[in-house]
Amino acid sequence: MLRSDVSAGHARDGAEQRTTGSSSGAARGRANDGDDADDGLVRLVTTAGDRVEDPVHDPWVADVDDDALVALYEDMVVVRRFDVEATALQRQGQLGLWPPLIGQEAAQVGSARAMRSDDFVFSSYRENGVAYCRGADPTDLVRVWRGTALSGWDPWALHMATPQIVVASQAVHATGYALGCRLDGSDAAAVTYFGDGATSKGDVHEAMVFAASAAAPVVFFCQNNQFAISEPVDLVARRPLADRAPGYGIPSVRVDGNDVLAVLAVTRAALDRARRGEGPTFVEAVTYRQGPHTTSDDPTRYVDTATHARWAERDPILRVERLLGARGALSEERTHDVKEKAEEFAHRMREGCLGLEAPPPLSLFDHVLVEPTATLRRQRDEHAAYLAMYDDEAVR
Ligand SMILES: Cc1ncc(C[n+]2csc(CCOP(=O)(O)OP(=O)(O)O)c2C)c(N)n1
Ligand SMILES: [Mg+2]
Repeated sequence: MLRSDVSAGHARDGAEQRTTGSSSGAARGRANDGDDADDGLVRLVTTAGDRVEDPVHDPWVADVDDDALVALYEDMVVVRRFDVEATALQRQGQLGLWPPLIGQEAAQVGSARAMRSDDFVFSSYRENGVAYCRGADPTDLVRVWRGTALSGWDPWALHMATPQIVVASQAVHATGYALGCRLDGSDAAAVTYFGDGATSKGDVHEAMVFAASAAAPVVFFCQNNQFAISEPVDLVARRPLADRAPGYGIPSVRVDGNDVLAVLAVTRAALDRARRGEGPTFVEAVTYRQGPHTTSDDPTRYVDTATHARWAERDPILRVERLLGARGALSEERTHDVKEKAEEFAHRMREGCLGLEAPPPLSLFDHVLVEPTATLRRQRDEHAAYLAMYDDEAVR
């Protein structure tokens, strides 16, 4: 039984993209526990690194030759490397907080590389891999977490809004932006990233109602990383998360989120559908958060070690290494270059982070409102008086 009777769009060859695969009515929300078994996910590369044929999705990645696959591999290695560096910076007291993405590199890189530069991203706090692919500088990724800026980058430069901490609200922003694209006569699309937990929030559902009604060119990209902080997905989802979209008339697809090629394929298909005026698609990328929710979290208190080990085997980078290795497509020299690029990016992130200067405390009030209100002026004066109590020039 298909999850949706709504077509998920048309592949380039005119074949219909598979909807969300089969699922028994009794299926629980937990996607799978880390096995490749017949889990109904779109998958082009298995855990063992074998390329499997899929006549529906293969056309979407027909141009991805070995070099292009190595480029995706490089992206994932760089992303993991800087993610580890940022985590270390937090542990060393240089960042206030960091939300690691380790384990989710394929979901982020595969989807980000499917976009055009004039598409627009509305993400949560965890999509630093997406920001990297959109061209963020290493320092851009850390300045907010160091508390020295209100925004890490210029959203128009990256075509990516600043990360949203308020869970799920970015889905509404993306839908509004997508409607704007349509009204402007542009074929650009919006992509919004959110987690499994966010699909329980009203904003995602309100956004889906609007997007479906107006055929807004938006892709709802859900990274099901199995947890909302410590809450496992099967606690809130009695059926797969992708099943939530067809009820609004939005086709959905469940993809192996640790398979960069499959993620690239389904996101390309979804974006193409949006550009053709056929409206939104919901992608559930089934992946696994290998690290803590944030650096403030201790997952050893709630993560089952056996499950963790099974997912480690399904690591997104490992499987591309296996595939490229079997094809003889990853030379020692290229491996060295990839590592060097990753090290260099991480190094620049550290240098950039340590070089960030704290802004004067009163500048906090500068960009709140275009015309400050009396209340804001009073609060600023009060804060100035408070700071004046300290002798230390550096505080002021
Ligand atoms: C509106 C709102 N409610 C609660 C929180 C606290 N909070 C931060 S992250 C999070 C869990 C989100 O889980 P999920 O959507 O699965 O995304 P993930 O962190 O796994 O990427 C919660 C509840 C918040 N930031 N915003
Ligand atoms: Mg989650």
